[in-house]
Amino acid sequence: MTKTELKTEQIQYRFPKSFWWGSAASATQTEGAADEGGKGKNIWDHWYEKEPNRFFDGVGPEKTSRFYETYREDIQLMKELGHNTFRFSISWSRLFPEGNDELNKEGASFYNHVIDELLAAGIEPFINLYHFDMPVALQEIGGWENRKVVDHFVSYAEACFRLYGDRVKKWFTHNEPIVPAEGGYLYDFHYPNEVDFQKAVQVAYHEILSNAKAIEAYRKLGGNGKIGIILNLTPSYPRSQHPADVKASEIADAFFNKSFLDPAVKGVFPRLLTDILKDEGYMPAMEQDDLEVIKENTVDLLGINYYQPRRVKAKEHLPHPDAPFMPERFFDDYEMPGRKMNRHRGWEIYEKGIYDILINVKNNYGNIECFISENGMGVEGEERFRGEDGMIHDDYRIAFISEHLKWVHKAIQEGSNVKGYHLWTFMDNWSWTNAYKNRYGFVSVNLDQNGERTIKKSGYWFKRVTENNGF
Ligand code: BGP
Repeated sequence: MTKTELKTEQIQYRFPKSFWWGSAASATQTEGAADEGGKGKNIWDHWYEKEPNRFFDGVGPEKTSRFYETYREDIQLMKELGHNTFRFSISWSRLFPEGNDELNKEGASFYNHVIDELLAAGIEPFINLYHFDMPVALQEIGGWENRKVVDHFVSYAEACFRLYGDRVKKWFTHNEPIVPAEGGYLYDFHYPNEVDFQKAVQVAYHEILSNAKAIEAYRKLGGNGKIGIILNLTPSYPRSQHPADVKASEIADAFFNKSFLDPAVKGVFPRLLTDILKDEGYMPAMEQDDLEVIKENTVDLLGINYYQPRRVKAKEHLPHPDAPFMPERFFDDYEMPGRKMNRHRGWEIYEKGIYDILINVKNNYGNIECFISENGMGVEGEERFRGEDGMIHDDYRIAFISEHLKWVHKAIQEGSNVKGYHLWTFMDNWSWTNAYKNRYGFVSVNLDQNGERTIKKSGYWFKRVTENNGF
């Protein structure tokens, strides 16, 4: 299709001027070169060495999608797909292999090249500082459990602001900070695989504190861009309006959404959550000025990752008295009959959830500037959709994205301050313990052909959406 033909395409959903169209990725999931260029080990390298069986098909993080080598070509592909923005993360252990103040110059120069290449392609870089990848040296002293790691994080953040702040104007302290807490200390899907509610609370608290302190540092350094956080918000829908179901959903919401959203945007913790922590004896260790620091240093910009809703009901059975304390002490998960599922990932698809989040942010969080920083669909075995034209015909992904975008569009009509939409993810990448099981990209990555890239149908579709600023 030529550009003139595109003009005649009917646009039903037009987005505001300068809407951010793009995608998101993270260092460990894309860069590869885990042992090269002076990078230190992070917890993924370490965990994979210890327990390769925990990773789908035994595939580890050492190579992933080779972005470390192929970033130039990959950025050209982003340009081809019409990206005007792209979010990636810096690997802490590539910049500071030991987690201390010793900078790895080769790592620093890699990110300089990536930033320059993006800017040259007309793509604004959004940089995230922490995406699940604690340097091993810092995990050895307890990772986020240890308050010293907060100070290390702030030094690392300052170094990034100094190195790249001249060109980078959108910063994010964390991606989904609840995940290292729940994955590493409750539900056994991240290293160090502990089940310890008190530690999970401490980890979460330190992440929140580190967010505020990094924001404080950014402003002290005179940062003239915006700094925010990226949260995975999962609206908590009650099974019914029965007061016990509603209460269950409010508690789930306090644990999984408000826990980070409130301190990040409003500078305070939600009362419902702190009351539970106090009553149950799980308050974190805090220092005197912490709450003031958190109060004073809230985000400018909120990234929202949305994949699935959470449905809950009142508890039906009491947990065994000796079972570890879990948030699920207050609610049960509810499987709504007839829910639409992405069975590959085991996640419900509920498009309206994205709208509910945006309206919640509008009504209850001062309509803070925000954007959809991740949304996407992981599908196993996409090769079977490859046509004779060599392209993967991922019509299900086009449907997934457009159905979500319709709700984003509606939220905009109703006054939401949402500024963009980023797909997870640009090209198929390494999904943590799921490795390359589920594919999410606009671009496919053929692991048998040294990571060869081919644009999927959704990639071409997205290109038209960006050109038309709508669909
Ligand atoms: C988000 C993470 C991403 C990404 C995505 C898809 O939670 O920020 O890193 O992985 O989810 O999930 P998964 O890879 O587990 O299928």
